[in-house]
Amino acid sequence: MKNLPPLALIAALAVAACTAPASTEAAPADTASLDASGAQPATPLADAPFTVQEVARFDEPWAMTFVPGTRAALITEKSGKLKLWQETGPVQDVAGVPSVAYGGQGGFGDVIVAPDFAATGTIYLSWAEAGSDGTFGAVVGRGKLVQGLAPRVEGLEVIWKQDPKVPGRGHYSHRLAFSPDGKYLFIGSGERQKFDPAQDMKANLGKVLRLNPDGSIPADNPFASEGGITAQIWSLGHRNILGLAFDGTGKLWNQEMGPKGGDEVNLVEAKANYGYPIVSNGDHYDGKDIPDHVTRPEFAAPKLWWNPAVSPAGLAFYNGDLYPGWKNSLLMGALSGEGLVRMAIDGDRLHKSDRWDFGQRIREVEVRDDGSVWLLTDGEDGKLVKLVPKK
Ligand SMILES: [Ca+2]
Ligand SMILES: [Ca+2]
Repeated sequence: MKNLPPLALIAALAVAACTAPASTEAAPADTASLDASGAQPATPLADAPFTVQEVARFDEPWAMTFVPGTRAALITEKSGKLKLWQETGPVQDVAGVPSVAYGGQGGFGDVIVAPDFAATGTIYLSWAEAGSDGTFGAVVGRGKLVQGLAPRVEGLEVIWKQDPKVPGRGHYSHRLAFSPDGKYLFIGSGERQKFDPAQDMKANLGKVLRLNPDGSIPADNPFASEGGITAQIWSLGHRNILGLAFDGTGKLWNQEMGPKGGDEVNLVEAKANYGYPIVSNGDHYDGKDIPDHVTRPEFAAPKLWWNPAVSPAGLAFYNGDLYPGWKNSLLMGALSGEGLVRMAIDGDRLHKSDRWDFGQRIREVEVRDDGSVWLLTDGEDGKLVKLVPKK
């Protein structure tokens, strides 16, 4: 190419750019300043490549997952119900679910299916439970989903608990994800609005934990040799994790709510310390400064951050073809940001590619096996909506 005259070179580069496959598509140059700042303006929904179709309503829906091999989805309601939504049938209550400590930010949490769901019917649930003396903590359990006229969970067993239980009903996180190889359960565990536990290696608060599917501790965990609670820890220094998702190359991403500003998306790596509450690109709600990430390079910095806050909720990896240019993206709901954020994955980097203004708090993002994206809006009259591609 170096012997080509300049005009021919430009033409050749232009042709190369136009024919590059979508999966290796470089981020638009105009996201660079957004990526390096807290900003990301929202675009009106009218300009999005989809329309929003309401499908059903739920009472404070919190999380959902599609049931493999069906057109149905499991949806948790924060006050303690598990619902089975069916595309061509009624919404059913699922029996056999635990009683939950409903209040504040707590109640029913996440629901996911086990990697061996087709053979075993195993699902995983998280919820808040009360301890003694006015304390609370999240727990994770697994059981078998039995479908039919009276769907139920059988044999529910608790396999993990937040330790210690503490007073207050905030920052449970209790988000769940299985590694793509199906071998490990990852749990996002919030710092329960107590700050310092995120750096305390004797607590599993403010951490991402890595467990075997039965709740036992993998021998190759980064702190396995230290035993006890510490052995569960995969990464530390997290605040309130409300989304965990693996991408197509097996990388684990999380989002977490910052304090006043400083919402983060992180690439979650073994042994890494994400710095909370020592550093944050946000600050305390009372205005007290928290030094920004740049002041302490020994802590893993977020790949992207938002200031003012968008209040992330839900995180999903998208690799489908239904919406142009979305392949190899992360999709994140926003509560106070009232919308949907799309981030293009570029190796170890992310780009702020889209943000649509829904005018409604988005609690959960999910992708069905046909490539369609579904959202739950937040609140007592929460909606299940489908994003229908524009023709
Ligand atoms: Ca989900
Ligand atoms: Ca700060």
